[in-house]
Amino acid sequence: MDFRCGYVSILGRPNVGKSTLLNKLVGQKISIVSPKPQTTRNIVTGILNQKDLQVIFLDTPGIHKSKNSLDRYMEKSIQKSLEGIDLILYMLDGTKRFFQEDIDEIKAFCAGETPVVILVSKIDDTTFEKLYPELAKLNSIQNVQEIIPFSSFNGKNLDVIKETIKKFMPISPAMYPTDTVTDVSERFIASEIIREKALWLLQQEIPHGIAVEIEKFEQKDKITKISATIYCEKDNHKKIIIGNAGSTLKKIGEESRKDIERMLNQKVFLELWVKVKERWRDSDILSSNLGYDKRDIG
Ligand SMILES: Nc1nc2c(ncn2[C@@H]2O[C@H](COP(=O)(O)OP(=O)(O)OP(=O)(O)O)[C@@H](O)[C@H]2O)c(=O)[nH]1
Ligand SMILES: [Mg+2]
Repeated sequence: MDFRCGYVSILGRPNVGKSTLLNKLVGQKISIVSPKPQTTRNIVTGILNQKDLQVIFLDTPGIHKSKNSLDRYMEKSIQKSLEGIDLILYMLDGTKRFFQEDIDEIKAFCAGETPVVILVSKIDDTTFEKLYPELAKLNSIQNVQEIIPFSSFNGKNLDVIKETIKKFMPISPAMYPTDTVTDVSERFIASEIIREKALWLLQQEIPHGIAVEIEKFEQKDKITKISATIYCEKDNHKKIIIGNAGSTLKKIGEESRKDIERMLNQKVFLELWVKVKERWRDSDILSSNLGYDKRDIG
């Protein structure tokens, strides 16, 4: 049987469930997830390996209107993710109404050369009666290959998604060793895990102004020693992140450590610091120091 290998870009508005699906398809946590929009900031690559197939997924930051330097970086990384792509998965949130703006955007992608499949997410959390009129809005889109309602939570139609993707993958040898699940480093995933825990634990209090920098990542035989700093934009945010007698920071540390230990399959010693860097999202230099580097994406 011919081996197939290709690239798939996952696009859509913030918070529709892109990273959750990527983790599901790959079978491992590669990209962090939170109930807040704009969780993903970089392109994250996840690789699905099967006997006769390798799919390289690019999880992108949600598409939204640009504001600051970080937003512009995220937008550029979406454009970058479309170069050399064999299939676009455009995701809509099945629990929300579909807006004309979204439909126009899908039409624009469908007018291009790359085939487009529409995925409608979170159908575990809606009813057919509510979903049906929204799906009907997609009728006006031409050139769309498939429309697949699915749920990452209960697994509905994940097999259909995989089968559909396979049809669009070109005959080609694997691009990566077939036991790899990502091309991002463990060090990067560790920083993202810490950011994820902070986003979940700080839910309402802190907007998106946090970033995580790993200062030390030392893997020894029995233990990995990690030292990381959480950057926030304001002094009062720092107090909230630290919490009463350090309780919030401790919780972020404990939960992050467990996830990182699971990823590395090893004991982890994690040290966390909190620092204020005002308006880091407006500064190219600070953004790039914190891992959002424009030079990476040209
Ligand atoms: N009910 C339900 N919720 C889901 C499902 N998939 C994801 N979610 C939730 O939707 C929220 C957003 O998920 P993400 O995977 O971070 O979404 P995203 O599209 O990657 O978001 P950005 O990175 O911000 O663009 C989280 O709270 C998820 O738990 C699903 O299948 N069903
Ligand atoms: Mg995401």
